[in-house]
Parts: sequence; structure tokens; C-alpha cells
Amino acid sequence: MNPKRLNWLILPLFVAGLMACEKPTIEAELTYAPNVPAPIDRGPAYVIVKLETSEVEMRLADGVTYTFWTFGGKVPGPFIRVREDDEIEFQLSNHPDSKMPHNIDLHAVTGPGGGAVSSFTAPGHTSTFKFKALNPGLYIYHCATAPVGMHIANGMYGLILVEPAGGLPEVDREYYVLQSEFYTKQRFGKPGHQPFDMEKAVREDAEYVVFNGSVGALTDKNAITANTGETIRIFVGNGGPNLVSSFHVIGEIFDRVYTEGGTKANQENVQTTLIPAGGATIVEFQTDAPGTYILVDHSIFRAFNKGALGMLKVEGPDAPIIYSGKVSDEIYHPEGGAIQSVDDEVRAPSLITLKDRIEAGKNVYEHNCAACHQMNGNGVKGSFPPLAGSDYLKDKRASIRAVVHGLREPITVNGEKYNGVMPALGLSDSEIANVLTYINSQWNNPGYEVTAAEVKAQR
Ligand code: HEC
Ligand SMILES: [Cu+2]
Repeated sequence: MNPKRLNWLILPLFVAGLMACEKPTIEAELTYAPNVPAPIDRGPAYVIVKLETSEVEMRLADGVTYTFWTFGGKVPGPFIRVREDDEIEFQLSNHPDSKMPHNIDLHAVTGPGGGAVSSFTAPGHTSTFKFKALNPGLYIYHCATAPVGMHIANGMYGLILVEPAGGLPEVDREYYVLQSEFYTKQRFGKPGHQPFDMEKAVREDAEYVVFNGSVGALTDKNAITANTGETIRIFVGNGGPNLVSSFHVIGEIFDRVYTEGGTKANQENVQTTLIPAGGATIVEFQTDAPGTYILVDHSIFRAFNKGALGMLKVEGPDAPIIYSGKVSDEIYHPEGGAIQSVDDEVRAPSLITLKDRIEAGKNVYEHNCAACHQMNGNGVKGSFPPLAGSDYLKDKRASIRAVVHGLREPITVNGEKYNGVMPALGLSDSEIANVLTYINSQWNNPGYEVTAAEVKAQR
């Protein structure tokens, strides 16, 4: 331990007044997502945080802009890193061009409104208030000016970490990810400038759910990165305003989770962790195999249809013991099923007698058709039409075409309407000829024989 640090440990033994004088004054370093300020290696200090609120038009998605209300000109606001027992002087300035007053409620504050009332700031003003960081942990901060929901929905949130006195365990990389949602007048992806939709916000019907303020803020060239064998810590916040996040990294398992942003790594080996609206979590994991890992809200339509998708790109040598990648891709032959070979003679050699053909057709039927049309050919009412006593079979050509090409148009069988999908099963001419001959040989069906040549004619 360096002597300076020792000094800070001994210091609390001295008179409180003396102590206040001893605290060095520093200005907090603020970073924007996905970056996090360096870990704190010092004793308690008098920390000045300067933050400006402003209202700016920025990109929400490709071709889509939005007038964000911001802390520090970006969404999410900057990451603030202080230390347990720091005294913080918070200076909140509201840009003169703002149309709204703003303030800040830091969940790290012990005191009314988390600072909201004391920090209420009209455009072109600066408010100052002080607080002591009593409780270590990872906290959301947000604007709490009425209507509160609207200020949050427009982008006013960020994370503040109050680092415990001894610091967090050392890791190789730390990142800042914050999920939040946007309620726009028009649907997701509709180009142009999108105004806020209060009704949708009240209904909690988000058009956009994103990481770090916009669609794509954390993908491709904006992805966070690591090398194999490193330990990663992600500080994840959820600004809401409404939705709870089921935070998951596809292809990774969180080795440790500090649930709800507390200071205890209280769970190990976690797949998906919940982050409440207005809450946070800390996840840690080691990167073992190279590749791209996808960050999602596992309420999965949010990920693939509303933007809640990010990427972690891990570089390093292949790790085949941990993950092999695809080692082979071979044709799958279920026993007795359709074989994907083109050699029809091999698959269904010309059978001489009708009896042999019916027998072969029965085999094809049981393995390819019975799953839907049932063993007894009665089908499933409303879903799969019957092949037993089916008037559809009276049209030989139509029934051959159904099996060759599949069916997706609505059809009527024995007066009953069906609007399902019958897949093309990739059977050979002889197999189709035999199965239709089998079906026709029984169940009160027309009784005709179908030849491979007739099937071929319908290809
Ligand atoms: C995945 C389910 C499925 C499988 C497997 C399947 N079918 Fe169908 N089949 C359907 C559905 C659904 C329809 C109705 C399609 C529509 O509504 O357009 C249908 C319609 C038909 C029809 C016309 C309507 C009738 O009842 O006569 C024939 C003939 C037919 N299937 C034969 C077969 C044969 C022969 C096989 C096996 C080689 C087979 N199907 C396999 C789902 C299936
Ligand atoms: Cu505000």
C-alpha cells in the first residue's frame, strides 16, 4: 500500500473538521458510453461535478431524428465515478437555448428528491448543491422535472458509480451500457423527425428500445471489444422510463452479477439478469472464445424489432475445446425417410407388381405424410385435410401437383375449407407415384394408379 493511501486510512481517526480541510479538491472526470472513467485509487475527496443539460436534435436510427433532452449533450448522460465518502459539489447548468427547466435526481444521494429540488435550474442558470456519497453502488441519475416521465422519456438519464472504499476487484476492461426506450409518433424505423408521443408512453408501448441512446450505438464499428482471456465488467443501467430489461449476452454466461447494482457479487453463473427501470446491474465475465457476442434485452422482439441489440467483439486464437465452431454438415437420413439423392432408381427401384408399389407407398406415407394427415388418413379437423375419402383426390393431376409442389392456397376438401401450408417434401417421382397409389388403393378413394411418368409431367 502506498503511503498516501495509508494516510487516508488513518485520517478518519482525526477530528471531523480537520478531516474536511484535509480532503483534496478534484474535478470529476466524466466519460460517455461505452467508456468508463478509470478505477479510483485515492482516499475520499471533495469532488466537483459539472454537468450541463441541453436539448438537441440527434440521430435515433438511420434516417430518424429526435429532439433529445440530455445531460452533457448525449444520451445516455456521462458516467460519473466517485468514491464512497467523497463529498460532491454538483454544479448543474441548463443551456440558455433550452426550452425547459431541468434538474437531477441521483439515486446515489441520501436526501430529499435525490437532489431534485435543490438542482431545479431554469434555462441559462447554474444550480449548485452538495451531498456525501454514503452508500457505495451503481446508481441511475435522471431528470425529475415535471412531467418527470417526459423528461426521462426524452433521454435524461445516466449512471453514477460510487466506488466502495477498497475499490472493485480488478478487471481488464470496463464498459458502460444503458438501456432505455423511446415513444415516437410514428412506427419504428419510419424516417424523418419524430416527435414524442405521450399517449404511447403512458400505454408503455415503446417504438424503440435501445442501448446507449440510439439504434446501432453498440453494433458493428461501435461494438465494444475485448481479447480472449480477459475479464470484462459491464456497468448496465436501465433508464426506462417504463420497461424492465432482461439483460443477456448471447453466447456468454455472467461469471458474477452484482444484482440491482449493489456492491456484493451475490450471484454466479447467470444467463439473464433483470434490470428494473431506474436501476442498474454490474456483470462480470471472462471472454474465452473469439467471436461476436450479442447484447440483447431477451424480451426478444425488442432486440430484433425495436433496436435493443449490441455487440461485443472478442479477438484471439480459436479455442476449439471451449467452442468448436461447425465441424460438419451432412445430409440427414431419418430411417426410411426421404433420401435427398437424385438417383431415383436407387431410392425406389422400379417395382413390378401393384402390390409391391402399394407396400412401398405405405412406407413413404408413414414416414412423410402421417405426421399431419394421420396414420388412418383422417387428417386433423381444421388443420390437416383428410386423405381418406377426400374428394380432392378425384382430380388426379391436382393431387399429384399438391405432393410435388406443396400447397399454400386455400382449398376445400369435402366441403370444408383449409388454409394451411402443405410443404413440398422433396420426394422422388417414384416415391410420389407410390404414395398416391397407396392412398388411392384404400379409404374409399378413387382407386387409380399413379406412375412415375405422370408425376414427372407435373414437375
Ligand atoms: C406438415 C404437414 C403435412 C405433411 C407432412 C403432408 N401434408 Fe398434405 N396437406 C397438408 C395441409 C395443411 C394441406 C392443406 C393445404 C392448404 O390448405 O392449402 C394438405 C393437403 C394435401 C392434399 C390435398 C387435400 C386433400 O386432403 O386431399 C393432398 C393430396 C396431400 N396433402 C397429400 C399429402 C401427402 C401424400 C403427403 C406425404 C407425402 C403429405 N400430404 C404430407 C399438410 C401436410
Ligand atoms: Cu429535464
